[in-house]
Amino acid sequence: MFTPKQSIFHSINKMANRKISDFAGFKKVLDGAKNIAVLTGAGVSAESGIPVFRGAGGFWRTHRSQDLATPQAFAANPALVWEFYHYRRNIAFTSLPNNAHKALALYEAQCLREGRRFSIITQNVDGLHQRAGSINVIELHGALHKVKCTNPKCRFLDENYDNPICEVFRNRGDPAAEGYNLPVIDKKDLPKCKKCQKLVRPYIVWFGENLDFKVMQAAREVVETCDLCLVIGTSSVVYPAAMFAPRVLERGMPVAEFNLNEEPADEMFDFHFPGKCGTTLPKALGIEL
Ligand code: BJW
Ligand code: ZN
Repeated sequence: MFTPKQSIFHSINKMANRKISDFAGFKKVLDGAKNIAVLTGAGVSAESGIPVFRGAGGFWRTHRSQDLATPQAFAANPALVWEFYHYRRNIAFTSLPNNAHKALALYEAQCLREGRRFSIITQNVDGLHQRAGSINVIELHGALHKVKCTNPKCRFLDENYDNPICEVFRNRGDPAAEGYNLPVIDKKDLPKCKKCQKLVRPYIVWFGENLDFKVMQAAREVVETCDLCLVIGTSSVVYPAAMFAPRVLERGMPVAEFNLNEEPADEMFDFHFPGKCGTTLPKALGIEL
């Protein structure tokens, strides 16, 4: 920890020394790291064709995606929220990992061979890191291929890759379909629990819901022990993930960001690589694809 005076000098120094697109400088830090933490967000899957949450791509019909990702939205209109998730599942299940996912998976394999630790903490729910071959992946916000029973006496957690998840969604989910007068979906036709036949919900952490305790513990352990952190394709506005990189900086460890944005999300980040991470990340990690 720094004293306030040291901290001001430390901050000024870091801002002055921040490296934009410094691939050679980053490589030196990367090569010396023994315990690498990677935090990913929607931007890492954007080049696979999966829409991001904020900005122009963040809408489904007239709804902001983040407004449908709430327990209140599900309670008010489970059919609408399920149709949105059917659309999201369909995209995720039919998309392929891109060069950013592949580079991370190959770099993890290299770390394992060299006895170095490599962990991905992802806010994404699309499963693309694992499909690219990544092994050590912490899914902070759940997964699209999982469903959880809403019956408080059951709460059965199941894996489900059916597409559509139930017949009522066949040929539904078109993001442009608002105003097409689609038939209303009856609640009895929504996905049901295998065990108790009550309504299931997507196994997703929605706004205002707590993250799974064990998942959060695992993420904290990575954040508290890493000696380098990569922040890839996230707007860094959603908590608790938004506090991970600042915490790494507080511990005096370097942070490198990869984002389309020209400016870093935090001016204290040590390295910033603007552009598509499918291009910048393989180059920064020295992975040939
Ligand atoms: C590229 C690129 C390319 C594009 N290459 N880059 C006030 C203060 C502090 C906290 C709160 C508050 N009020 C409420 C809260 C808590 C709330 C929160 O953080 N809200 C903020 C918005 C303020 N958090 C929660 O509720 C969490 N629970 C919690 O904290 O419990 C305790 C608590 C409860 C209540 C109050 C206080 C405490 C739960 C959060 C759950 C988030 N869930 C979602 C939806 C579920 C997933 C799903 O359906 O798919 O998760 S929201 C959505 O945002 C999704 C994402 O995982 C998450 C993060 O978004 P992400 O990944 O950063 O995507 P984008 O779109 O924002 O950014 C994409 C980035 O990529 C951009 O920067 C692009 O530039 C970049 N990019 N293409 C590189 N090719
Ligand atoms: Zn059940």
